[in-house]
Amino acid sequence: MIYLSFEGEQITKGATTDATTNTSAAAKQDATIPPYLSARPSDRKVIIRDTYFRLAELLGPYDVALATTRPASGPYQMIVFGGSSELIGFPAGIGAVSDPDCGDTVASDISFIFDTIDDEAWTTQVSMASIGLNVGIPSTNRWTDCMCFSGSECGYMHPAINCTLGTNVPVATGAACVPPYTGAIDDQTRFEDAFGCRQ
Ligand SMILES: [Ca+2]
Repeated sequence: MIYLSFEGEQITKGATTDATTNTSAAAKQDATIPPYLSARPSDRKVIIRDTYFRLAELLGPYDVALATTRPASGPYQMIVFGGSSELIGFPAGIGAVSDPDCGDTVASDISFIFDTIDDEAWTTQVSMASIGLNVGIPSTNRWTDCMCFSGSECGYMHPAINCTLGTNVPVATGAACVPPYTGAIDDQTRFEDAFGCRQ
């Protein structure tokens, strides 16, 4: 289950991450995250809706559900949209924060995507990469790829197109969780391994 949280969350800094209690090991301080794009009331609902449907399409083959309200029980990934990197104690100007969960040891991960990631295509790409990082998939360096997360090559998606779950995509320089998949990865295989296929 993946919980897309667009309406604000109260986050507590903690030693280990647990989305069910809003506790984040990545956060450097407690934080009140406001609703996503709260300064853009005229178009935030369109961006949220389109992001949701794009993610549903990309994740359609896999046995994982999306929710925009908190699931009754864990485990679930929570992607928190809104605010800025400074709120959780990071330098200004960072678009997103996710702890790469190598070996997928954290059951209920938390990722942050801030207001600077602000159009459907880009938000979808960063969401997909966050979801992958939360199950230990390394980030990649191809700008059209859904696992492109950090670095200057990412973030240039045309608003009209989605990122793709590519094959034989080079992993990003310095990416975490690379072995035993050194060099390049097949995103679809990795998502299948992590979530299984929808029957
Ligand atoms: Ca995880």
